Order: sequence, then structure tokens, then C-alpha cells
Amino acid sequence: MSDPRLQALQQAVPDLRLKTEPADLEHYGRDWTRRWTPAPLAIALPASVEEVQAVVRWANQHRVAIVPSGGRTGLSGGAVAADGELVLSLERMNKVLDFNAVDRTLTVQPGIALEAVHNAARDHGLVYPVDFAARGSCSIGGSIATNAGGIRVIRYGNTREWVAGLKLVTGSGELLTLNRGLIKNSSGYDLRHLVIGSEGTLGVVVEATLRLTDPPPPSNVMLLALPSFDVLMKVFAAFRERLQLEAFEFFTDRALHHVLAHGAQKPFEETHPYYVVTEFAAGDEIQEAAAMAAFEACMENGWVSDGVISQSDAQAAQLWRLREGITESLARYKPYKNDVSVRISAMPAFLEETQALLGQAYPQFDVVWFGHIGDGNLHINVLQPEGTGDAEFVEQCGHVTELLGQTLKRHGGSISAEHGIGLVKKPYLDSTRSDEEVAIMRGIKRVLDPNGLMNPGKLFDS
Ligand code: 2HG
Ligand code: ZN
Repeated sequence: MSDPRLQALQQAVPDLRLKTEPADLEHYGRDWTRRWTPAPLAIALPASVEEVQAVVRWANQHRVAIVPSGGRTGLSGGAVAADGELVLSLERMNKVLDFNAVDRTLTVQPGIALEAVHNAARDHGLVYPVDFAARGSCSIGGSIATNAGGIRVIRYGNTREWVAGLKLVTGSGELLTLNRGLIKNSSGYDLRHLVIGSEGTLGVVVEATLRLTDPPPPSNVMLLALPSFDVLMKVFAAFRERLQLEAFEFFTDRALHHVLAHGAQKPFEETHPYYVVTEFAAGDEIQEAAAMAAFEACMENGWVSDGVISQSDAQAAQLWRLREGITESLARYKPYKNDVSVRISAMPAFLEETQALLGQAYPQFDVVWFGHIGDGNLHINVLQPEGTGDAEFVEQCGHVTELLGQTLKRHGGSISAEHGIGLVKKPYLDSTRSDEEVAIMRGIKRVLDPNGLMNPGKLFDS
């Protein structure tokens, strides 16, 4: 460790674990975006809040930028360290600190995986209902930093709804204890909510108190085949008005093609252009009859061409794999990702316009559509055509995102629904946020991070 700044850090915090091996810099310097070459200064792996504070104070003394780092499963480049930053990995701070049965809260360190939170809640007969495919690898701190959504937002809302308290080490090294697990707290600005979704630009989340809830009633999973795009919202309405939906997700035949190529089991003999996976409460005969009524209404109207309902947990998991396996099945193509949202009511017009626009501008692209229809959130993955170079592809995809941004502006949508802005969507933030809003965000950052050291260059340029 020849860098004098790192020597000073080790001296200031003798027990701090530091890594500087090239393989570590490579591993901790990137997230799932894979588009930037990792080049961090070093990796710090603190084991306590005090160590985090000491690292941040050192960073202020030496003006070293910090990239807070969880599971690095992000898809917007929010956890990339490609410019001599210190990666502050929270992976050693991964414990459950407290369970409170009366408050129904779980207090955890930020580096704990989402799945470990699920398991800890289940051990106490409760659930933490935020859920998505990266559950095994992502950290709770990262999910707070992006206000992650996932597959059950339609029923339970985003991460924001479930964070009852936070501890934050600010960019100047102060420790803030925000909201302390209170349900009601009408005492001015709720700084907790400012931190949620701030992508590590205001400080480091070092502890979270999460709300838990009752386990959901027994449910069924149904896979539906749809003949066309324009019936999608009709099918959604038919199911939502009859059933308590836990999830309502869609994907295209192209998405299914990739998941099947990745080892999933083919659901229907025939192929269909669109598919829906929906999960709903099905604990009794009334609910089961309602599900059948929804299905039959869709069949009679010609909105659904085929369907299968899960008969066991194993089959439910198999059906879910068709949707949840999409991201992994596309990973080897290094797809360019878009994660956009509009109000549910604007979805039909937005979908139609966007499909036409992309078809016209880039007919050669393999565009894989899927997402959380029930939340107005679409994922549009563009795969790099053979023969198109990296630089050309990124430029074309930038143009795709510009077109999307213009369409989103017309429909009042957002350029990032649940993945965050990070580096990938930074040039397009103005499609969703006004200049005045961004100026206010910059001002807030200056208050909490006066030297601009917390994840600089992510979300916006300081
Ligand atoms: C999902 O909904 C995730 O599966 C990932 O948000 C989406 O890979 C994507 O574009
Ligand atoms: Zn998603």
C-alpha cells in the first residue's frame, strides 16, 4: 500500500480492513452494468458505524471521493468506481441487530442481503414484503439507496413504505438518526425519505429499521398468453377488479425465447406474442371462483388465448422463473437497459407510441420488453446486434433513451422507475426533473455533503 493517503487511513483506523489487490479493485469497482472499467483507489470494508465515520472524515481531509457499495446488483451504474474513488463496501456490516415484536420491526445493518431479511422476518412469523429477482445478492442498503420496487409493488408499494428508521453517516461524517421507527412523526422535514432513493449521494446508510407485516394469504400463480399488446390493460382490469393481486407482470415472446434458451421450461405448446404472470390471493372457494371468472371473461373476449394455473409451490416457482429469469438470461448480451414508468392510465398510449417509435428508428434491434404492468413500470432491454461495435451501440442506445425521454415527457412519466439514475441515465434526468428541481437537489447535496465526496458524478454532476 504505497499511496500515502491509504497509509494515513490505515493509521487513523488501524483495524479497518483495506483491499488493494487488482482482482479486488476489479470486483468491487463495478456493478451489473459492466460498461465501465473499474479503477478505484482501494476498497475499505468497515465493521462498525464508527469505522464508517472515520473513513468519511479521512475522505474529507484528503478529498477522496467515496462510492458506497452493497451487493452491486444495480443496473444504472450507481455503484461503479471508475475514477480513483474509495469503495466503501458494507458487506461486513450484514447482521440483524434487533427484532421488536410489538413494533413489528427488524433493525438491520446495511450489508445484509434482501433474502436474509426475508428469512429473518419469516423466523418471527412475519414478512418483509419488498421482493425482486436479485434478492440473494442485493443488499438492503442498496435497495434503500434506489428505493427499489420489484414484483410486489402493486400490493405493498416500494422500499420507501417499509423503512421506519434510518441511520446515515453524512458526507461530512456526522451520524444522523432519522425517524427512529416511529409510525407517526409530524415534526418537520422527513429526512429519511430524502435519503431513500438518493443513490449514495448524501451519505452512507449504516442502519435501517424495517417494518414487517403479516404473511400474505395463500396464493395462486397464473400464466396467461395474450394475442396482442392492446388487450394487456383490459386483462389487467379484469383481474384487478375481481381479485386481490399480489403481482401482475408481463413479458414478450422475445423475453420468453431468451429464458427458455437459458434452461426454463416451455409453458405452452404454441408460441404467443405476449405473456402475463399474475399472483393473487386464493385461499378459499370464493377467491378461486373469482380467478376462474376473470380468466373466462378474458377468454370470451378474446383477450387471452391460453392459460395455466399453478397446482403446487413448485409449479408456481416454475412459472415465476419465466419472468424472474429474464435479466439473467440476457446478461451475456450486456443489454442496454431502460426502466421507465408512467401512470397506469397512460400505459396503453405510451406503450403503443414507444413500440412504433423504436420499430421505426431501429428495426434491426432485438428489443426485449417486460415489466411490472400493474405499477406502470416497463423494462426495455436493447440487445447489441452482431456487427455493431460497442461505441456505435452505446450511441444508438443513447438516442433510444432520448426518444423514450421525449415520449415520457409527453406522458408525464419517469426515466427511472426503480433502478435509479446512476451514470447510465444521468444525461436524461431532464426528461423527468425540471431544472429547478435539479438545482434544489444539488443544494440539498451541498448541505449534507459539502465537499461533494459522496458518490460524485452519479445522479447529476455536482
Ligand atoms: C426486473 O424487474 C428487474 O426483473 C430487472 O427490475 C429489469 O433487467 C432488467 O431490465
Ligand atoms: Zn423491475
